[in-house]
Amino acid sequence: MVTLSLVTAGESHGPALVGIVTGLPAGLRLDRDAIDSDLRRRQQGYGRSPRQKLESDEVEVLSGLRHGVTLGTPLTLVVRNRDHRNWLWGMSPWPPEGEPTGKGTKPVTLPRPGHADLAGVLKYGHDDVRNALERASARHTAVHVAAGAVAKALLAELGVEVVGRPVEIGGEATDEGMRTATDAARAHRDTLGGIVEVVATGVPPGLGSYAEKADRLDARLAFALMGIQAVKGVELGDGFDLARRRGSEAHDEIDPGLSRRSNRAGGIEAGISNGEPIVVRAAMKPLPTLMKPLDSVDLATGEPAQALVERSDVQAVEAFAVVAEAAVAWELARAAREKLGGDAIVDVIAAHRHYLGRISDRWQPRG
Ligand code: EPS
Repeated sequence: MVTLSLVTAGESHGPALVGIVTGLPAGLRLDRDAIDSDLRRRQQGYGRSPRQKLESDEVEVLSGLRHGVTLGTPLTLVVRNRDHRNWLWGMSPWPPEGEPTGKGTKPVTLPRPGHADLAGVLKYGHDDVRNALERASARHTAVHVAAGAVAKALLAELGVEVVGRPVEIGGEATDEGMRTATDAARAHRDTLGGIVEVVATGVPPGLGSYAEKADRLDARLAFALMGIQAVKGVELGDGFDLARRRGSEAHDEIDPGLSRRSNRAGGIEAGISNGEPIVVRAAMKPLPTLMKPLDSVDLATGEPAQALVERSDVQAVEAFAVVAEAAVAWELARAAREKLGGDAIVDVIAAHRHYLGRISDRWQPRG
């Protein structure tokens, strides 16, 4: 079966983040500005850390693209970490030469509750918490956003659009409330989480399947979103609230023309897209690096201590909305690839047109 796959690599303060995308059709035109614009969107947001003043993310491509058009071969995406210049000794891939200089020269032994620090050193047998936190860092999401931008280019050929936005930050749902909550958390040297919503329009009925658990589109979207750093909850459509309603108030009745009166299911029934907009929400916990640190234990001595204090975001919910958008786009593009097949983008477009033609006596594209 034709499918898309993504393998990523890279540490937060190492030389670069890398993503290798396989399964793209040949002939898909990519726009460098569109990818870089998503990378910039991910860096913005009211609660972001000073780290973002050091980074100006842009994509480099090492393979799979010629003159802006995919070759149908593995596409290698690279996002450099500009901050690496401050960590040349500390994050040197090879044994560093010369006297220790810059950042990352001393082992970190103060695990932060809520970060990868403690579980990571126990699992992998590290003495320096840095060896765990570097890969676990949400810096890694940059290359996922680059891959998501590629997925969006593919989906655009099929008339599918995916948009993510924050809907709550620190429990506040208005722009002003979100800013005030962020200011207050910053003043208290604390952090916040929030909720984002991603909506995909133009998705035809029939992506995903009930045949196997792993084929279900809702399960795949939940996996894609839960795999993002700091996510603790995912819901589709009316999600958890559906559990509190009667059946008569929980489903989407069908009118002639097969339109729906509501979209409580969030565009997915039995693991298959039903032609309505796909609506998914994800909840991010407050960031675990606090300027007013939580209680912890020094791993070097076993004595009570305060967790590591580093520069950090107060909240990164706006960035998370861009990352969630990329994750949903990636998963929808993968499902579309599986449904439509094709080695060249013209084959994909023709298969899509043929499929919409086959169901056209019953279902018409919305809007
Ligand atoms: C992160 C910690 C901070 C964030 C980082 C995610 O990095 P640093 O330790 O370098 O200040 O800034 O996010 C990014 C760098 C980014 O580009 O999103 C963490 O521990 O997850």
